[in-house]
Amino acid sequence: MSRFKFSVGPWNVHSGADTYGPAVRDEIPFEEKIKKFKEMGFDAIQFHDDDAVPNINDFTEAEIIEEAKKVKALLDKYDLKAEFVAPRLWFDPHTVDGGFTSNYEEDREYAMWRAYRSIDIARALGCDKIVLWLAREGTLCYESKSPVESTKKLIDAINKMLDYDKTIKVMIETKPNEPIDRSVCPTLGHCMAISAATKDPSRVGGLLESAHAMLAALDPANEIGFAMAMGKLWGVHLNDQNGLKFDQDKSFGVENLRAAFNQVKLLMENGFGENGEYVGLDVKVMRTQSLENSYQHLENSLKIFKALEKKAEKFDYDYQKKCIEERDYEKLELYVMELLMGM
Ligand code: XUL
Ligand code: MN
Repeated sequence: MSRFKFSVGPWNVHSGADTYGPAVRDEIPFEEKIKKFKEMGFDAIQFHDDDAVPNINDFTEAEIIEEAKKVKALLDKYDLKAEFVAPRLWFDPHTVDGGFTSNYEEDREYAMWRAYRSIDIARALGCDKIVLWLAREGTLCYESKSPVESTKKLIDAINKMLDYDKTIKVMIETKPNEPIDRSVCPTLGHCMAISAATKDPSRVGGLLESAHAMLAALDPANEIGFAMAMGKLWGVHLNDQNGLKFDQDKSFGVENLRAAFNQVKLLMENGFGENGEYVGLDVKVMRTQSLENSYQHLENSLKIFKALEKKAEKFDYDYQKKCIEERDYEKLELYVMELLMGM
């Protein structure tokens, strides 16, 4: 039995389309997915605004709330919660140059419209967290945007969200690159600085995705630790990554078990979840999987996480202390490896 509650997004089970090829599996209906998620032991669902309200542009503001209420009824039916809502600011033609930091005023207004609608949807789904994955907030052509102005525009957009709803919390999901190559807010360090510059830092925190930290050549556990030291780690997207490549979203722990272990151990040591935070996964099913087996990556990630939780429970803190006193870190390192290898 895990001490944690787990969350997952509907996009984690998908048809297999990627940049290099079309869909290879049927799209599974939303209700079927969440029913299966519940059976697998998930407690909450992560949403983009248009996961909850597809074709969001076609609805009025009142209709969007009504549509979201239908989704809330579905969540209730399966005894699931909503963890957060994230405006999808990278898909619509209005967001080709980014959302909040676009060079075009009309597009920045559209991004704010999506942000406000995401807050309305979150409210209708019964949650108070908004995630900002700032996909296109940055540059491909360096001279096209000023990093100073972009940073200020981002802070301004967050301030407007904080004003729009006095109790909503904003979590920035940092990522250094992809789809752009220089992000305005690449790491949790940047996120904390942005938070401090907003009008209510107590309502602006971070979400760490393991793969995103690795793409910034950082250790995900260290990013987790940094944000926790600030009391601002409100979400995680656990997954794995084989080095500095494209964002792979592999199953948690399959590439670097020790790094995965240290993420789990830190979450446990620092009381993650005690204020209602979820252990979120953001893992992609491989294109080679059949439709019937397109949940296997989630099963694997949960299984590996829980196994690492057991390993962390067994961690011998007295032995660790002894090794530190003796300043024999080689011994400590071998101990960790033997623990992980079950020796
Ligand atoms: C992109 C990514 C997104 C966010 C949600 O790399 O991780 O799926 O988690 O918008
Ligand atoms: Mn993510």
